[in-house]
Amino acid sequence: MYHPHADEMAQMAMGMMGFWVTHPKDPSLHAVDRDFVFLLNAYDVAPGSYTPKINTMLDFNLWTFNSRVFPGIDSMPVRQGDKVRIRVGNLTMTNHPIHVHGHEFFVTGTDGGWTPPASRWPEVTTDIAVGQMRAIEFVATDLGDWAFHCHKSHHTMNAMGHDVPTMIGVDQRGVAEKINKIVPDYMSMGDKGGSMGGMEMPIPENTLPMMSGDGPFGGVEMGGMFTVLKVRKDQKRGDYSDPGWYKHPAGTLAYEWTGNLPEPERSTSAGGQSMPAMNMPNVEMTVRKPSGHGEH
Ligand SMILES: [Cu+2]
Repeated sequence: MYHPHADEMAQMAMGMMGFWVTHPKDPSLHAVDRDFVFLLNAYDVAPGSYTPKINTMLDFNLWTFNSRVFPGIDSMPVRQGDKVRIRVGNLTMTNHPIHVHGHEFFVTGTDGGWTPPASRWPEVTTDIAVGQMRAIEFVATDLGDWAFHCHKSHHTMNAMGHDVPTMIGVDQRGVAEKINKIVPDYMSMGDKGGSMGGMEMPIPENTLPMMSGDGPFGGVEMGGMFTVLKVRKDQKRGDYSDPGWYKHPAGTLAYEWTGNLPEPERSTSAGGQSMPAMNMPNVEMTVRKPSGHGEH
């Protein structure tokens, strides 16, 4: 039977300027090994500007955890086997589906108090609505670096131009050169889609690149509401310092195959191959339809 306790009910309240956590008098109540807490915020700061546009209602361009964007957000280091609680409060004017990789969690706390255990279901994403807070809990079972981020993809990016036309499929040959005569820094938008993370563009002072961060395999190409849950075997109790990127055990990483591929076998028999060769001789197929009166 679940008995909410007055202390616990008042445990979580999100203030205008910060996040208030009142711990229960009995520390064994709802005990966890790691307890993280942060607020979601959003800003509209025009590229190059030093002043946020404080009258913006919806079209924000910087999405932050505790007013910081990736890679400027601390990682969340935990020890393998730790019971982890993450409390998130949303001070922005839109919802944030917060998502974690590699683990399933339960929503254990809301603004109304602790959720009764029988009401919980496993999740990997939970939407945090405007003005809401949620506490999620899970056991850090899997070693590695796990992305923890808002699932609205533009919330994992920084300032970008929204008012640009889609140039997919448009032949822009020669356009950039002509415009460069007038606007020296002009770059044509990609006509094939794909990633822009590898592009180094000159940006105005006091502006963040749209996506950045260096990972162990190259650019992470993230910004905004993104951080990394780092599960380590030897992270000491109470140690919240960054252990660096995960060192994968030998033999557990994919690598590029550079050897010779064997000649594909050419089959002339019907069936036996899901992708038959193009120049197959005419094949007669016998198809038997189910009659509906089969033996079941
Ligand atoms: Cu979001």
